[in-house]
Amino acid sequence: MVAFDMEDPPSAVRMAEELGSADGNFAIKVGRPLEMQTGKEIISRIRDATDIPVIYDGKIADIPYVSAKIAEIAYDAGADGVIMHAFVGADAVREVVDLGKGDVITVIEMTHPGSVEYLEPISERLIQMVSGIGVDGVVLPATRPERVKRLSELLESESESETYIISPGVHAQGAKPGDAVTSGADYEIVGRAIYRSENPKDSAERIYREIIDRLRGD
Ligand code: NUP
Repeated sequence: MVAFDMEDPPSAVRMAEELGSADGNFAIKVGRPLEMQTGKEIISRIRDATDIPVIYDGKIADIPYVSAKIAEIAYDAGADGVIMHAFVGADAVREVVDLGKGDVITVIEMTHPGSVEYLEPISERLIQMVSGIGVDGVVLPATRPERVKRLSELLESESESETYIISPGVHAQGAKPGDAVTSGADYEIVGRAIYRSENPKDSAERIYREIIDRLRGD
């Protein structure tokens, strides 16, 4: 999953087109630094530029009504999924899930050191809560593979349906390609190492192959 946090909409659209024909299994995650340039239109422009999944990473964390409103705007603009925080509570998560307009992915633990202060102590409860509601996916930190392992096992025992795990932190934040998928994640998120590179399509394809090689144990 390629994180689009660049601040230049035309280059984002160009990269979306390139990723559509890249060798591998890709998705695009639109972050706030990009969204703030144009508003929801950038989601629609990326949606129109490619067939691969588009996720809006608004890290939504508001009262249920406003959380659902933000998610609905993103879905209606063309997002296949949205990322929201789990810590806001079951009512907010449920209100977004109940929209039934696309995938809901909840942040459980984050990649930065500060995540250990408040999120890590409550993350097992957050997994239980979102499993009970039936979200589509969760975010776990590739920077802490041991946490991905522990929480993916818990997720598997708690969830009645398949819940996928997406993990950021590869390269720019120190994780190596493959660290998360070999610990139980389904997808790895890579931003700067791709969009800041000289040839983003080549970089995406190379990192994708590295992840697959690690999974196969090559
Ligand atoms: O815990 C998180 N850490 C994180 O980096 C949750 C996230 N959603 N992200 C996002 O992943 C972050 O907002 C950025 O879009 C991407 C990582 O980008 P980079 O460090 O590969 O550039």
